[in-house]
Amino acid sequence: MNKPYLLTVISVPFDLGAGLRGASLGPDAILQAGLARRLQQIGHAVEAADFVRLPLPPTRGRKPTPPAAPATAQPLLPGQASTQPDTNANALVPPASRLKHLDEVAAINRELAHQVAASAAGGRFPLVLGGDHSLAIGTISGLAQVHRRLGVLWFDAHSDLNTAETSPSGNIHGMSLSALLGKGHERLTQLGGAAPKVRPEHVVLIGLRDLDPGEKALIAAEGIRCFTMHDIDMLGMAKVMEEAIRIVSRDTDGVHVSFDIDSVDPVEAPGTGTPVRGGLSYREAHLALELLAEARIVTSAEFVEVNPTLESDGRTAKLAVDLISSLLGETIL
Ligand code: 6HN
Ligand code: MN
Ligand code: MN
Ligand code: MN
Repeated sequence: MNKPYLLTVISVPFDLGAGLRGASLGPDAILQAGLARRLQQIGHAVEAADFVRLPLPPTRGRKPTPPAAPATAQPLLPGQASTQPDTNANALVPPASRLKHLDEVAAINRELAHQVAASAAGGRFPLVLGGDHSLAIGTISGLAQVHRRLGVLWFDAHSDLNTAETSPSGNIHGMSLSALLGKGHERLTQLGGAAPKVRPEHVVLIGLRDLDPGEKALIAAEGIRCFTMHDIDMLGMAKVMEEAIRIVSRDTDGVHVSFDIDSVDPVEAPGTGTPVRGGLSYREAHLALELLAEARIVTSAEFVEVNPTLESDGRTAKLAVDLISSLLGETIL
């Protein structure tokens, strides 16, 4: 193996950025699937002190999800006005109210940014275990305090480029990358430092297959490089990574891997809240991370959206351990 990393493994049991609860159990599932042992086998000297677990912010609230319809609801007669809330009413309320759990998301990400910045400033490799993908706001805002020109490889079925105005859900995990590019609510864009945290020319998205209209518009307007599943089918993952590595390492002083487990096909990664068919195969995902390890450019990483409540056999947490191991230098021979 190459030089061992001085890792800081930061567990963030937080899921209020997602529409479904359960990703808060991801960090423990990944640790229980044997992450520490695998890191040691690769040759990284991880000690108990290198494992950090973020306390949840005191403002954390878990409002129970309202039932879809009251049990007493009667079918409407023709011409009768609905007493149900109009879902389109969202379009009329101020944007901040369309950001679900904004206070909690901002609080946990401020703390995460602080932890990540401290680790990176000490020359260590921050490895964040999520939690939902809203945590990228904290991770990358922390990294931006240390790396002036950070390259970001964003593996995801989605682009997470919505804003309150374009989001179909109000879930902040679908708005994290736009916030980091300086688009969206100022409590997210200004978190842990001035916007933007990354420049569009230093970002590459890989594995895309489910984009909302506003996200497509932002990709076009900012000229963000995307390798969709179609591109991966056509070019092959080796070629895609050759180009992606070139882009994120050109004129940058660090490279972060933000890995949403839903980039992988649901056959391999069923334990995630927003699965989309037609994703990366087990080997495509591994090859991408193996090539990054060989290129020796990666300075930090996060693995997010593992939701162990959505499966019974723990295969998605185990997959995360396998993928982290590949990124950190595990080889077949
Ligand atoms: N994720 N585009 C959808 C939304 O609600 O904005 C899905 C977002 C998924 C976010 O997987 O990190
Ligand atoms: Mn995501
Ligand atoms: Mn996703
Ligand atoms: Mn969609």
